[in-house]
This record gives sequence, C-alpha cells and structure tokens, in this order.
Amino acid sequence: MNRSVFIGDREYFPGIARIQHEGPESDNPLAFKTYDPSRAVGGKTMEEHLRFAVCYWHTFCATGGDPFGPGTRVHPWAEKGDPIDRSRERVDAAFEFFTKLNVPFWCFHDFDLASEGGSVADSEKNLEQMVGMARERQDATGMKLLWGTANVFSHPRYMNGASTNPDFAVVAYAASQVKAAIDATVELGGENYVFWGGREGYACLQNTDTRRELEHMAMFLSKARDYGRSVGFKGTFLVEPKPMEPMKHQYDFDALTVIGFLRQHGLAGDFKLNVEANHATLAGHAFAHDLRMAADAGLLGSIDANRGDPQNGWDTDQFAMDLYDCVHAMMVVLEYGGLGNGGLNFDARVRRESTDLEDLFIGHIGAMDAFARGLLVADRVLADPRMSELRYGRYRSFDSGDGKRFEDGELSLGDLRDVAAANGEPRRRSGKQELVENLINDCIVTAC
Ligand code: XUL
Ligand code: CO
Repeated sequence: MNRSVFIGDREYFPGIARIQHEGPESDNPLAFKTYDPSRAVGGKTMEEHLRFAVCYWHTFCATGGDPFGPGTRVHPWAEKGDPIDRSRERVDAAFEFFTKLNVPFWCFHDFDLASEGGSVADSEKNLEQMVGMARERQDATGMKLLWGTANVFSHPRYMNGASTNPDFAVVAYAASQVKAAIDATVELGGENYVFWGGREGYACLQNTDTRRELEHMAMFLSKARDYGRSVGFKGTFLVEPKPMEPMKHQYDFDALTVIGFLRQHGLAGDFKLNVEANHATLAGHAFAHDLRMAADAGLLGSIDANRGDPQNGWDTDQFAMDLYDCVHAMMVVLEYGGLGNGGLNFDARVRRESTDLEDLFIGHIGAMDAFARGLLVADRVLADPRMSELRYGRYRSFDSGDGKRFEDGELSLGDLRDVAAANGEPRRRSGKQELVENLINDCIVTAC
C-alpha cells in the first residue's frame, strides 16, 4: 500500500517517521519489535489477523482529564478558536498519525469527528462536512473505517439514557444522531456500526420501568438495523457490553447478557458483539471469558483492546500490554477462525501523566507488539496436540455409548440414575491446570 506520510498543510508529529519493524534486538522505542504487518502466521499475515484500528476519541480528543482535574496534554491540532477549523486540523493530525503508525483501520463517534451543532440539521451538516474530508483522506492514504458510532451519552440531554430514556423526545433525538452516524459510516465504507449503551441502564431501580426501557432499546436497535440495511449498509451491527459506568447498572452487562437480549429480540442475525477487555473485567470476568462466550455463540464481531488495573475498579482504558491477556484473547480469536470483518480497536488512552505527543505512538506500538506476540504464542499453543487433548480430550466420555446418548437427549433422569448405579464411584480425572499453564508459558519462550 502506498501511503504518503502526511497530507495536510502541517506536520503534527515532526521528528516521527513511519514506524518500522526493527525486530526484538532494536532498542528504538518508536519501532515494532514483533509486529511485522507482512509476516505470515498460519496462512495469513499479521496485518490480516490483527486488523488494528486507532480510535479517534482517546487519541485525538482526550487530553488526560479525569474527575479531579483537567487535561494535561497539549494538542497542536486543537489550537484554533473555531470548532470547525479545529475539527479539520484534527482530521489531518489523525490521518498523519494513522499513516505513520501503519495501521489499516480507524474508528470514530459522530461528535469526535465533527462538532455538535445547535440543531439536528446543523449537526448533520457539520458531520457531513467532516465525513467528506475524512473520505478524501481515506482515499489518499488507503485507510479504512472499522466502525462508526454515535455519542449518545455525553450531552446532558442523555443523562437518563438515549434509547432507554423515559422521555420520548430524547429517544427521537438519539435516533436522529444514530441515523446520521449510520449515513456517515456508509459513506466512509465502514465495515461495522457500534452501539455502546453508555447510559442505557439506571441510577435508581426504584424510579425506573426496566421492562419498558428494555423493550424500547430493542425497538430502537431494530429500527436502526432496518434503516442501515435500507441505505445499503452491508456490515455488522455490534453491541458493546459494559456492566456499569457511567450508570450504576447498564443493560448490556456482559457478553452472555447481550447474547440473550439479541436472541430474545430476533437481532442475532444482524448484530454481533464488540467485546472490550476493560468492560469484561468490570463485569468480574476475564477478557478471554467474554470473548469465549461471544465466540461460542457465533457472535464475536470485534474487539476493543485495552486493559484495566486490578487496583483501580474503574474503566482506566490502559493500553493492552499484559502478554497473558493477549495470548488468551488470541487463542479464542484463532480458534474462532479470525475476526472476519471485525478488528482490534485500541479503545485505550495513554496515562494522564504521559504528556509527550510521542507517548501516543509508544502506547500503540507497545500494544501492537503485545498482540503480535499474543498471536504468535496462541498459534504455537493451539498447534500443540497436547493442548487440544488437555481441553477436548476431557469430554471423550460423551463421544460414544451412554455419554453420546445423553448428549442426544435419549436418556431420562431415571436412565442416568441407572448408569450411575451400574458404574459405581467415577474415577477421578485430573484437570491438569498446571500442565496447561506450563505449556502456555513454554510457548511464550519458544514462539516470540
Ligand atoms: C466506553 C467505550 C466507548 C465505546 C464507543 O467505555 O468503550 O468508547 O467503545 O462508544
Ligand atoms: Co469501547
């Protein structure tokens, strides 16, 4: 792919050239040690397996503010007084960053790409203008859109929810945004469209009609799906589970909750899941657990790659540097047959204390290397016949005889009792967890 390094009037990351693969011996913090886009792993290149995406909001909009203090990073693309000028400069900075980092995809919310206007029509106009500019930059650089979405959680009007708001006027307003964001996603050739229900939940159970709100959420998603299909969106709609924050309880609690909801409302044909690591851990699960639940249901769509911090029970959105997390995640992805038209979006932000612009690169490079290592290790682990024996061999008693008849629904509870009486006390079979863990550790050494 032929990509120029920067295409606007100004270079926003001077002194940083295109990030190259320099191999494990390199001590250059602005080089990949493991991620090599063209390296083949099991019949596909690393770029094809990992399908990395940079998110617009954390990387180009957020400056490090937290509930106790303002931002700490100064963005040279946010200096202009006029919001439209700022949006335009941000697009240039973003496409320079994408190109230098050498990622194939990006993701956005409507109002991190454009500024919100004073009316529905003004907001639509602002978004259309910025989509036009992003489209030109995509064409010039070869970048592709992994997904678009609408921010229907930040504005005060959404304080009680968007599609689940008790006030119909707010539900309709949210629909106007989702419609425009779907149009933008189609215009930019987006492969997916995401719904993260940031305020779809409640702060107080006693003042909430949960039954009605959940029905409204299903109706809203169905109408969004119908609209998307009517304007030619052929990609996948994704719901991103999260159990809480900002609300006390969010309806899209975790992967299994969302799977049940999609199936209950006949949405599972068009919708899949966008599983985010830090959301899974907030729900009390491992990242790989939620990935596995989505994969088992055939509904793993895409990934928001990040991590939390066990000492800090909120959504810290740190870059995914934990190698075990990446290995365990890639084991699920590879067994699933890959991410299809999904990808690995870095829904992650550098720390408030990381104030150099190069830290934006360093965070992404580290996580891209961590997932590349995860891919190599997972590929090695899954190719080891001991691993499949340790996992699937445990269930061999269901492959024939009474075990098979049980799976086929042919044995009653009484039949099962008779089998138990005839067999006597079952022999203990070791789960061999330590052996599984040792095997993965050995592969970490041999595969990287
Ligand atoms: C918030 C979050 C969002 C969604 C998109 O926790 O993950 O950025 O990914 O709205
Ligand atoms: Co996310």
